[in-house]
Amino acid sequence: MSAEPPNRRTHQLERFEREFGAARALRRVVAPGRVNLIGEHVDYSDLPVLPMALRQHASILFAPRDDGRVPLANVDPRFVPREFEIASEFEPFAAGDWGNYAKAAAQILARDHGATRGFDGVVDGDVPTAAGLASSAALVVACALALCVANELALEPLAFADLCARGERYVGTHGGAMDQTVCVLGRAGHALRIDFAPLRVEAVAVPSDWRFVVANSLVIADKSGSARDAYNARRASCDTAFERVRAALNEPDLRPPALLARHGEAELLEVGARTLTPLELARFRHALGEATRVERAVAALRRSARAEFGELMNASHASLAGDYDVSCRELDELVALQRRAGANGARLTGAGFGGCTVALCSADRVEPLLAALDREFFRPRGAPLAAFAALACDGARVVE
Ligand code: NG1
Repeated sequence: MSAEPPNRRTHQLERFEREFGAARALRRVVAPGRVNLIGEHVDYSDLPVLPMALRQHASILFAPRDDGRVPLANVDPRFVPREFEIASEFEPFAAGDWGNYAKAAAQILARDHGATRGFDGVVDGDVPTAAGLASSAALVVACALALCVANELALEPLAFADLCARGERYVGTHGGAMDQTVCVLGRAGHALRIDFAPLRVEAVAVPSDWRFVVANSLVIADKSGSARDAYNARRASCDTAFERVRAALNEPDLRPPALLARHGEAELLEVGARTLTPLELARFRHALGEATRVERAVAALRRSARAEFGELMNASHASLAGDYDVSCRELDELVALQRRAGANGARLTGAGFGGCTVALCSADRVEPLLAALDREFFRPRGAPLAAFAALACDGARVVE
């Protein structure tokens, strides 16, 4: 699902190698995108999630510099070259500019670790953008990793993931830490259960005959643009809802996971019904239900209970479409189509407002499922098949 023909890409990379490779050592970092299997719009409430890192990734070929300049090219012509100087405080480029993800990494590393050295780099990658597959986190993590190499910083992986999550908020989205954590700590063949505050991960093996099929609705979920306010508004409603329920229960210090463990979903909903507006209550209901579904999904994954996992995905989608109001017609159509074509379950993945769905099926159902998607969704729109079976891969690394 990459926009870029290989010849232009190769040409750009070769030019970079000619320009910088003769005199300086070239290095390369890669950072994967992710697909979230279940646990949507809950990471910012510190409730658990279950994503896996993808084979699709962002990569940067780069030559460390002795000064603080960061001149960046991109093999994708939609992203024009950008250049800036590392600093612990700087103005962003215009809203939505891809260079802001590099600035996000640079600012947090300058602030927290005194990074002063930049790099000449060329960015490549095949994570579909604005599709709910965390292309932005892949870019932030790749830039941060390149800056760590240039500044000889060795950060512990969880601390590095947390730093990248805090760094990405520079672009104006008040997100959680799911994307950057799985991007850094993903493990081949495994999904990652992530818990927050404090950040911790547990890899859970994906049974060898399970497949997660990702399909792009072709509706742009532009979180640096219009979807940003809608996303931030969802988060604000959840923050308020937890705050009010905490106050009503006289539990001012309990974070949502502890609140849920101590009082249970039914009691929290009952208190919510008395203290929240109808809209806040709907958002709250989604968050509580989704947290419970993640616990059940992790247990189902461990037991290889595919039908049960699929049911939980279906329930997640219903809640995201209803109480959370982040689906759209195309996403609803895709999940219905995938269930008809033999998936055990399907849901939107990522923030929603467009972007991708993820469906679970057995290995032998992948081809019929992709064929049905092509025939019933993509061809009628005159679009090439934009769907693939996801492969759980390792997290970000320095490869050269
Ligand atoms: P997407 O839309 O896939 O980038 C966003 C957030 C996540 C999480 C999901 C919804 C960022 C960088 N990512 O993911 O933290 O809240 O939405 O579950 O803000």
